[in-house]
Amino acid sequence: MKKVTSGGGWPAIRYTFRKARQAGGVWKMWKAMRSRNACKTCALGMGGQQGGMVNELGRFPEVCKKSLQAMAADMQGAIQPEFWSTYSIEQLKKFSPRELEHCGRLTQPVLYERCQQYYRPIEWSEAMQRITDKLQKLSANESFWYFSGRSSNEAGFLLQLLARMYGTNHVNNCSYYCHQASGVGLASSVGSGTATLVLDDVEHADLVFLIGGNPSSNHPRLMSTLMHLRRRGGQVIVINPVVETGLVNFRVPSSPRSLLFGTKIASHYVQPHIGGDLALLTGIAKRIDEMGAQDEAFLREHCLGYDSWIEHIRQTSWTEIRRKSGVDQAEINSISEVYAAAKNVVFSWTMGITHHVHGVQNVQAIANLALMRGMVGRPHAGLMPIRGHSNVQGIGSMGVTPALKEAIFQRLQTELGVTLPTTPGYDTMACMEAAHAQTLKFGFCLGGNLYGSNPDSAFADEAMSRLENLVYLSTTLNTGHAHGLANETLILPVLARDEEPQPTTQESMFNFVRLSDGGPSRLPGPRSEVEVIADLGERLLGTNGPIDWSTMRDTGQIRQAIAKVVPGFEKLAEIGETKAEFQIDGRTFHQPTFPTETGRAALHLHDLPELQGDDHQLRLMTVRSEGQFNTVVYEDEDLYRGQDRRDIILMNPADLARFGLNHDQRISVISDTGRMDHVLARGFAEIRQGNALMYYPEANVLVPRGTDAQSKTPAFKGVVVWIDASPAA
Ligand SMILES: Nc1nc2c(c(=O)[nH]1)N[C@H]1C(S)=C(S)[C@@H](COP(=O)(O)OP(=O)(O)OC[C@H]3O[C@@H](n4cnc5c(=O)[nH]c(N)nc54)[C@H](O)[C@@H]3O)O[C@H]1N2
Ligand SMILES: Nc1nc2c(c(=O)[nH]1)N[C@H]1C(S)=C(S)[C@@H](COP(=O)(O)OP(=O)(O)OC[C@H]3O[C@@H](n4cnc5c(=O)[nH]c(N)nc54)[C@H](O)[C@@H]3O)O[C@H]1N2
Ligand SMILES: [Mo]
Repeated sequence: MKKVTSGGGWPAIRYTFRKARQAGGVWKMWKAMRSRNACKTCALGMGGQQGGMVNELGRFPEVCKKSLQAMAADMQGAIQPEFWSTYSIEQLKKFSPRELEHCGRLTQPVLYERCQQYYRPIEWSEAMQRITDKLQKLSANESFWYFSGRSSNEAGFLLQLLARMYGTNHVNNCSYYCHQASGVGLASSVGSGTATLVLDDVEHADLVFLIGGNPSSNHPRLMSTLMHLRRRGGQVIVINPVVETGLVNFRVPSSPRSLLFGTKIASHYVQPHIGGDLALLTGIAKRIDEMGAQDEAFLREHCLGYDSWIEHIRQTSWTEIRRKSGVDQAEINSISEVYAAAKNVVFSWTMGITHHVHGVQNVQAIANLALMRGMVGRPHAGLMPIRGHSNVQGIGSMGVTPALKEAIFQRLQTELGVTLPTTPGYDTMACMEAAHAQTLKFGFCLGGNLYGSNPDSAFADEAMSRLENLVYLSTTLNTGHAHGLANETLILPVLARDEEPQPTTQESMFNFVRLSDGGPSRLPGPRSEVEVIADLGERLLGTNGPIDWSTMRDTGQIRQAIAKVVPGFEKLAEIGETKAEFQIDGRTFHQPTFPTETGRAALHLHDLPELQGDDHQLRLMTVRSEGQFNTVVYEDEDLYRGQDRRDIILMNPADLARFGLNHDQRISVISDTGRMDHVLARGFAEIRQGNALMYYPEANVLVPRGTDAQSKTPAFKGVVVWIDASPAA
């Protein structure tokens, strides 16, 4: 496949028209994209009351391929009733993620029972009764409740409330496999777990660090912000073991000049080894100190631990830093100089930082570096985790975490009068382990693909199939509906955000709350998530307790409850009437006063981890292609990396030679956790030697279950593998 030389551009536009045709025409797609609903894909956020394709600064048109893919998927036809008697579970297991997604929309509740080989459609009332009966028989701590990040604040709040009133804190969300390290790291540094700035700040920065992310594929609309910054003379330092085409040059479709000539994105491209960021960030801090370029006054006045931190940095040797990062001195010096000279600096990062056993330390090291020059706590600078799912941040804010924030815990009791469980709740991986140990028996998943997103797929399959019951609220089929099925597995079809009969709200990664109007349902059958949850609440907990569950079908009622309980969401009470979208108070820091006990930020000391692997091994990252959204694969191609298929391992041509392999030779890839056969080994000059790249979710058989001790996030980017090239492999 011919490799493109820039991201975005005409291929993205051509794709738009192709998707529009599939979805029933350009006009139909246009209307869907312009409706007043928050965008469904990433958490950068757009749409809402300003109408689709408008960002937080009111700029239009902001559009990306991802939102079109997601929209086209929701506009698919229904899975026909005979589908379920045609394809057995064994056959569904053979479907690729792409084939499952393209089966169509789920419109009927379907039930799988272990003794059967097929799912079978059942009535809604039967489905709801089965769930209720089962929950009434179990003790609450035998159940867990997993949430993905696409559902609304209302659905998120309501379901966690239901789980807690039922009696368990085993409530968690996909964040544990995503940005949890950012939340934990940021909270430990600046006292608050989300971005410290707003979009407008990024638009005024003169330097952006982009660490461990590929926004050209995964957050394409960030590219227009970066284009503006470069046009103003600003700089972008990319830190990534892979040279991602779209981060070198991107053609922003909404800008004619950029579309024709392309825009250079990275002004500096640094390629550490996988897992080398902590050493590199420490190196930059060390160099800034050598140059005397830190803001001592800020560090002493607004930070805790400066003396011991700087002493630790001084004690860390350059030899250790260079060896553990894989970056040479000249490069560290040169980016340090760029940082020292910049006035307004934004530090952004994604999964290349969080998907490591030292993910929290990575995030703390980024915060240290920003604090070192006073880049937190003022306008036009700050810390920016680039979040994943479109409402993953809102789901977290709503209390979808094993431990509730103290204020929410108190107010649920005082304001709503509910009694809350106090036994500790499990994080996501702990739930998988407990399912395997059969201490958990019942799983309820609000969207997502818990099986597919897990490390160690063989273990995940086994763990989930040991459950007695599994309930999915889903829009389309995914691998989790074929693998790891419990004794009794139910799939309940739900409406997408823009089909909801009532308005719902979402929160962007900039802490901005949007109101989505909803819209007409496209197909008969699916129900709104809120309706399903309220129905279950009524059956299980009744109408006479502190919450009258029969009234909770009304999203306005739920917003009243949220406004009373969740700090910063008071304005949610009126949003249905006023339509006034808002910035959550207390999360943006334009002054150097931090929500910690002392009002100061904390600096953290780190020992640098060794790079993984030996001479016979490769460090492996499992990442997304351009043609997928998480476990949902839309296309097999990875346009920007020039790949036409997914069953491949990309490594530097020098590594191919080192292992005596030919380009496209069939091999097996092995790790301590599992093996993948029939993989094509490919030379890929863009990846740093010694490192390799494979696609998630297929490569999850290789990923170990070990997690970061602080955030419980698996090391999806820190896998050690070796190659078996014997003919039998
Ligand atoms: N199109 C599309 N958009 C998406 C998604 C999607 O699947 N598809 N998913 C959404 C979600 S939930 C999320 S969380 C985000 C994910 O967005 P990203 O984090 O951008 O996604 P990944 O593909 O996991 O990416 C990782 C990048 O990290 C780099 N990397 C890997 N290991 C290291 C390392 O050790 N150090 C450094 N510095 N870099 C490293 C890889 O080379 C790659 O460029 O995107 C969101 N948006
Ligand atoms: N190896 C490896 N593993 C990873 C990662 C990695 O980089 N490498 N990334 C991790 C990350 S960052 C994340 S966030 C997780 C993703 O984990 P999840 O969020 O659990 O998985 P998704 O694939 O995003 O879930 C997709 C499914 O959600 C359902 N869905 C879509 N829209 C809606 C809706 O509006 N409502 C409801 N109820 N359902 C809906 C559809 O059925 C679809 O199949 O995976 C993690 N796993
Ligand atoms: Mo994510």
